[in-house]
Amino acid sequence: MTAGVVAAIDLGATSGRVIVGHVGPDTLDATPVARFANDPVQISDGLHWDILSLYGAAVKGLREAFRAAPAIASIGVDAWAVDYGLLRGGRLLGDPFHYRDARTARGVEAVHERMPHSELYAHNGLQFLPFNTLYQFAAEPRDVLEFADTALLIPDLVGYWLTGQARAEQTNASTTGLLRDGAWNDDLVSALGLPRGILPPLIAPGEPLGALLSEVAAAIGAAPGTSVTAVGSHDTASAVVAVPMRADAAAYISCGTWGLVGVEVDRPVLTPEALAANFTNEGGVDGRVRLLHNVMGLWVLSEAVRTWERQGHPIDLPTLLDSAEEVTAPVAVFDVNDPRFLPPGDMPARIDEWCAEHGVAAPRTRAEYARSIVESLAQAFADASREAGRIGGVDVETIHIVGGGALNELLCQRTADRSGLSVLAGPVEATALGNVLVQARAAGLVTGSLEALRDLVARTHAPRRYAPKA
Ligand code: LFR
Repeated sequence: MTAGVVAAIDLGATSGRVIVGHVGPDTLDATPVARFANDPVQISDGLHWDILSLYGAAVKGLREAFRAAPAIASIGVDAWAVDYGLLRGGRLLGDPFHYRDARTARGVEAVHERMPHSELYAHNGLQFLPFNTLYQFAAEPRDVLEFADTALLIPDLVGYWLTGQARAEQTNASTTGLLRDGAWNDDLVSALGLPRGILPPLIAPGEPLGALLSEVAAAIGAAPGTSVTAVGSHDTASAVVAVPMRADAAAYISCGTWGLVGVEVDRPVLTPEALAANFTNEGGVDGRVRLLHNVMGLWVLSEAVRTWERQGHPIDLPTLLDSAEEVTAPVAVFDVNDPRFLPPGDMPARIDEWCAEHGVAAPRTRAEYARSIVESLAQAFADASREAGRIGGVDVETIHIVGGGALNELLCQRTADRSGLSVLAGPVEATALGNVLVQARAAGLVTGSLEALRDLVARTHAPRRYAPKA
């Protein structure tokens, strides 16, 4: 077996990227060849994806990728979960909504009138998040939903434009709340009064989605017949593939905009404890289950930075984090999971509000705010890791942090300190690596179980260890 090359499209919260990955039995790298903004657009009816600009930029990025590596054997697409486009006759009916749009509140009310969360949980095992796709469907005007003939989650929509094949990839489909035991849950769909016909046939990670449409292949300089492969198209599912962990003794945190904190288990955990702790059972690659909880993540810090910049204070993040590290006075540890921190907006003001309501002294300087956010995230990460182990029956000895958060030394160290466990940080590019690995295995460039893939990650991307300090 020799190394081969595949390409990944990853649409993340701060940017979209096209990545070229070289993979072989002893080789694994993922190099971004194009990066473009992924800025949601607020218009009068709400917050939307700028999906056509993103698709255009991704196609341009693929052209770069094929110029750099003409032998690319396959393409895989991932993005964040839950959001979708509605189509009729192959035509997109409008710019997809972004999950941080406030309309979801309407959907939650409509769904819970028919079925409370505890009953939904028995069906789908999903934590309550107001933006789960089923709530978004319920927030759509009825006539729009009925006019549509297909709903495609964002990576599936991109895959459709690349290949003409309309499918729903399993890991991401699990975040709709409408899947049970790997199939669409017809009973639930009908109990919620949703149109079953808009849900396309499912596809598993590693299966071929289809060949590039000839006009797409020509536009990007790919050989005719180049295929698109289904990957863990939920970005978190791809990230978990590339956590260099021993799943029976570790928790993971996929840390970017969100901190997805959990363990990997073989089957869903639907116990009263899991329900009470609001843990989710999302579909993983190879039928594994991602038993995890969404912690608000670095979003709180980036929104705080954006707020200060809007107020005319340019911020250099590394300098801010250095000054946060030097703060010696105790700072407020607030509940990062409070729903007030979900929508875009003035995070420092919301932190002040939280502190006032809880009789805690609010931070005063920007360094103190940053330190307070990092300490609060580290505490939430430590708590959720412990909970994940307890609920999933995993004796957690180590916490792995992958994604952009692995670069945040203060956060990694404080998570180790607050949990009393070693933190292993990296790889930063876990999502891209997971996407690339699943394609590479489908193409026969590597073989084996997720354990074998993780072993390759560990050999090529040794994580950095943070020991807890007393
Ligand atoms: C992370 C992520 C989370 C999901 C949230 C919204 O990028 O995909 O896993 O809960 O975004 O889709």
